[in-house]
Amino acid sequence: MEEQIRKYILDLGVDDIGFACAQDYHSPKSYKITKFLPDAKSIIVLAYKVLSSCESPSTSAAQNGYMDLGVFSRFSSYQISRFLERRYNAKVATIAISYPFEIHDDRKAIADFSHRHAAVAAGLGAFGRHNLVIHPKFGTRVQFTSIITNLALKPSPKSEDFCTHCNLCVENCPARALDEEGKTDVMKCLGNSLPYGLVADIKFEMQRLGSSPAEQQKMLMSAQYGRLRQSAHLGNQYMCFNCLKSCPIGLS
Ligand code: B12
Ligand code: SF4
Ligand code: SF4
Repeated sequence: MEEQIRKYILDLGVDDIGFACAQDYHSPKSYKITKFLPDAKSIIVLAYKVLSSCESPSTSAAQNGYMDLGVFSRFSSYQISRFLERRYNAKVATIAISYPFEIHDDRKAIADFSHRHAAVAAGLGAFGRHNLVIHPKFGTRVQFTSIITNLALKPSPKSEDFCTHCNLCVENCPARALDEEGKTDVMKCLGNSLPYGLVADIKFEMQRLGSSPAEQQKMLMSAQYGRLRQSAHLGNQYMCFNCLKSCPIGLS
């Protein structure tokens, strides 16, 4: 069954796939896997190579490459899940590339499920100094989605550790968000990588609330408002790829 599933997924154009046993998934800050599927036995983790457009000097082109990947991941996730349901009578719960996830006052920027921990459990890589998972073939230029299922699948072998501790990711982070080993300073990264995300939106609204009608009109006609609207409409608009693209592993 594992080989049939692997073949189906690779034939769709997904770059790599790993199987993890549900009990090998350990993400202390995420929800228990049974929250997504009470009878969860395995996780199928899908790896997508990030397009070389992440290097483009145009932030729109770089973001668009990411959005292309996001759309393909949604399409694949649905198609694979239907295959598992039809062929094996499986139950599934799919986890998106980033959103949606539950938002609560006490866990605002923590997702329900960790693709990084799932990818490590499924043998698709190991954590690097930048706190991202380095894939054996694609290095850091990889994103993940996961399908939790009640099928009992043989887990893939664990991956090696590829980080050479060259520190290039730390030095190339414009927000200095990686200075402390083993921790990404989320607020520093957010301000730089998602400059038109929710935090910027709240700041804009707070400023607008305290402004005169004439100032408000000016604010609503500004480029900043256009950027915020575009971001809210299209979903997260990542503007920084430095830690991802500066890691040399897998590039040669
Ligand atoms: C929200 C989010 C963000 C937020 C930060 C939120 C946060 N709390 O960390 C912001 C906007 C800052 C962000 C930034 C980035 N993100 Co982001 N993000 C997410 C998202 C949607 C949820 C993260 C989350 O809350 N997970 C739940 C927590 C509990 O689990 P976790 O993410 O694995 O985090 C824990 C572990 O990583 C652990 N940890 C960290 N380092 C190490 C090292 C070791 C050795 C061990 C054992 C554990 C460990 O500590 C963390 C806290 O418990 C995930 C998708 C997802 N659902 O997983 C993508 C995701 C993590 N992001 C990703 C990427 C690529 C990025 C960026 C490069 C931006 C970009 N251009 O894409 C930067 C990288 C920042 C960095 N170097 O850490 C990828 C990572 C792919 C990879 N190869 O590892 C993911 C998995 C998206 C995907 N589907 O592929 N992100
Ligand atoms: S995405 Fe940019 S700001 Fe965030 S940690 Fe990576 S290099 Fe730093
Ligand atoms: S850039 Fe160097 S230190 Fe950073 S994750 Fe890659 S190999 Fe490790």
